[in-house]
Amino acid sequence: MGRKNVTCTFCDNLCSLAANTRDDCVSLRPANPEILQICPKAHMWEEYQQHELRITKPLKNVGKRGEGIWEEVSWNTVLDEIAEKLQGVIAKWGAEAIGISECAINHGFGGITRRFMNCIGTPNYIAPQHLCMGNTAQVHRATYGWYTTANWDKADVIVYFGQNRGSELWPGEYFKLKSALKRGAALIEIDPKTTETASLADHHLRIRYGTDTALLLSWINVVINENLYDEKFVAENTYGFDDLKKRVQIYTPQWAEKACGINAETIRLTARIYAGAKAAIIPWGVVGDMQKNSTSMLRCQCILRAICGYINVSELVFGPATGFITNSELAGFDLLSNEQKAKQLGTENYPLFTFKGGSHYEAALHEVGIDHYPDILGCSCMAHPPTLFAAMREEEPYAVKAFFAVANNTIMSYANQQGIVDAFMNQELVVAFENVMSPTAQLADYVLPGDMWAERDVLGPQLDVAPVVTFSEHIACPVEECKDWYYVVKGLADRLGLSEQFPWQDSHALHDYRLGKLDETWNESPGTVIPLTPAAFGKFLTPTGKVELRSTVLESLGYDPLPYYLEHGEEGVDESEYPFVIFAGYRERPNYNTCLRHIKALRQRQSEPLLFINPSHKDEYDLEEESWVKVSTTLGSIELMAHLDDTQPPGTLRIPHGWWKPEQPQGLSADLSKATQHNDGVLFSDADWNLDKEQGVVNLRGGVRAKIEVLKTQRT
Ligand SMILES: Nc1nc2c(c(=O)[nH]1)N[C@H]1C(S)=C(S)[C@@H](COP(=O)(O)OP(=O)(O)OC[C@H]3O[C@@H](n4cnc5c(=O)[nH]c(N)nc54)[C@H](O)[C@@H]3O)O[C@H]1N2
Ligand SMILES: Nc1nc2c(c(=O)[nH]1)N[C@H]1C(S)=C(S)[C@@H](COP(=O)(O)OP(=O)(O)OC[C@H]3O[C@@H](n4cnc5c(=O)[nH]c(N)nc54)[C@H](O)[C@@H]3O)O[C@H]1N2
Ligand code: SF4
Ligand SMILES: [Mo]
Repeated sequence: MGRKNVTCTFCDNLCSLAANTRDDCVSLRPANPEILQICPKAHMWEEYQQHELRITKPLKNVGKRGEGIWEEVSWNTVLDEIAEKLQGVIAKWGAEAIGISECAINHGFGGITRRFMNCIGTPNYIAPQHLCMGNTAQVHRATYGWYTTANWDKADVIVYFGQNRGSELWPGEYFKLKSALKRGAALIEIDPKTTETASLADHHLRIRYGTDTALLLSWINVVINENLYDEKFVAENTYGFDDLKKRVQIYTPQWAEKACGINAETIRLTARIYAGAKAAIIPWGVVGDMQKNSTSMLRCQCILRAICGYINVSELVFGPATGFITNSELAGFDLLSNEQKAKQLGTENYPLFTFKGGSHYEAALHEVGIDHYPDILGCSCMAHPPTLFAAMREEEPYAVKAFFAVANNTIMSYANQQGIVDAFMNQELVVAFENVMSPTAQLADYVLPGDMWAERDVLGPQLDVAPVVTFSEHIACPVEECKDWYYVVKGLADRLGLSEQFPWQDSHALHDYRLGKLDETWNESPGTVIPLTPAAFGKFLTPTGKVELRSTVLESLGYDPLPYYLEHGEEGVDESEYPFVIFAGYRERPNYNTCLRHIKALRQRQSEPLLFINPSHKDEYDLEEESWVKVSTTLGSIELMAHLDDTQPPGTLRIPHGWWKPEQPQGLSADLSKATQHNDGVLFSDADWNLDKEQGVVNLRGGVRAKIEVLKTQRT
């Protein structure tokens, strides 16, 4: 019998699990005693590993793109051919013509893809963190110089913006929430819908979709005008308070009541509860990352934490970690020339995420001895996804002609899905590194069989946000020819003459190199978490060295340095023709984003994509439970199964994210296994009107209009 520690990455809760093996049988339980039970998804790992839809050999498409006539090839052949095609693209179009979308937490090798890209000379990296935590990270950085982490142990007031947590929906935080509530903490939940979490709240504010910034601005108004703020912290540690005070005067609770639909008295009451707490927290939530007012919304949250005196009390700002080769250090951003950095797509229109935005922190970092570029969440220096897809499609401002989808279902996990499909069709090379034949992989020229979490040894975390090193050990061997991502990168690097920058023969040698600074090796350390020293705990690595209530970074990039409110709404749309407001989300327990729908026991629990609609619309549309409904926006249409739900506000629709049917035929002519028939990305535009002004993040949360039509039969 043996015991190993393994991290499940079937979702981004990244649960640490204890695996016990007896007679070849592995049992899993949570390693952390605070997590009372493991969610059922992790137990499905063997079915996932052995599934008939698992990709187990390198595949080459010998038909047209999207036709999926697959031929098995050897690893040597596939790496030779890809390397040769990359050289061709670089020679003809320049290295910047290579784009990559990656979710490193899914494959376990943070930093290594950036290193590869930096060495070949392309800045055009994107990650789905653009819609999840990444933009929060940029705004936190602009305000505090680094990311804040909520300290749950002390929290006496918790403010949630649309988070819905459960034992299968981010259980790590769910169990923290439950124990905080048990010891008497108050929960303020802001959600238009009555969710499971909202029903636990002391104050549930049923806000109008997409209007959170109005509420937050008026909270700041109340906190300042009623002198509820921490005068000492503000005087000693912040920059721009007087300007902020002037700005928020127009955002009175009466004004906000009209904008967000919450009455002025409730706004005042909840502002006082938040400001009057000993240790309030506003934990990260994805709602702020997917709004048209995203930057202002997140700025307001950052400002509230600071002026109410919670920074480094219940909201911790660690700064970058030292004493270990972090993902950012491994990435080697100095290997990419300034000339190539300047070509990063998005630098002109949405620079906060890009190298240009990041350059503002160099002096402050230098002062604390950090001379490399710290990339907080694997996306602090990335290209703007809609601008990259446009360059792939339209070859403007220059052509991008080769694209890698690395453990990311790219066509489904951004907006304007058809636009991304068109972008793929205009490529000279498309490579997918995958576990299954995802809709994205169906459009690839080469599909590379990746290993899964149970099969690899992983040094984590993949994102440089917390000052720790973690270890996850394999509990099974990779099936057939599945390989880890480092094997692919190393194989390509050797073929492209970059062996010097990738001297580590395999992933263990790479782990040992990274652990060297800690005097540890992979073989001696597994099974533990090693805490790291934060380089700048208590310091603010902003240009002014203060918490910037007025952002000098936003200002120097040409934006409003203070938060403001912008009404959502689709320009030029006839609201009588498109009477509903839609949002994407309300995550489903038995699946994760676009994943796991091929696992039988999970799929049985949620077999179809559900449209939540208030029963008050029943008669008008001749609608019944389980009717198939066509939902259309000005961009596209999808088909969903109706679920009449009286907690879904009238006039609004919930659109699920990530639906395709892995069991269905593949390829473009078969709707990419129904991805083009069901996924939310078909409905949401990535044109400027639907983007946050500062960071260019797509609004998936309120404001986009839709119409519905009940279908007699579902299209097959
Ligand atoms: N339209 C739209 N886009 C969204 C969102 C939305 O709500 N709507 N949500 C956003 C959010 S919150 C997030 S977190 C991101 C998520 O973005 P991602 O985490 O990239 O999730 P997916 O796009 O589902 O793609 C994951 C892919 O990786 C594959 N995969 C999983 N594990 C492994 C592995 O171990 N190895 C390899 N090689 N492949 C693996 C899966 O088969 C799957 O195809 O998407 C964002 N994008
Ligand atoms: N089982 C499972 N667990 C998951 C995931 C999964 O796919 N499956 N996904 C994981 C990922 S990547 C993420 S990011 C998280 C996301 O998880 P959550 O943060 O909980 O987000 P959602 O479930 O998408 O949406 C939750 C609520 O947001 C509300 N909402 C929508 N628009 C607005 C708005 O404009 N303002 C406010 N205040 N509320 C709004 C909706 O009514 C909905 O009830 O879940 C994670 N956990
Ligand atoms: S919540 Fe479930 S699927 Fe997500 S990491 Fe934890 S065990 Fe895995
Ligand atoms: Mo997410």
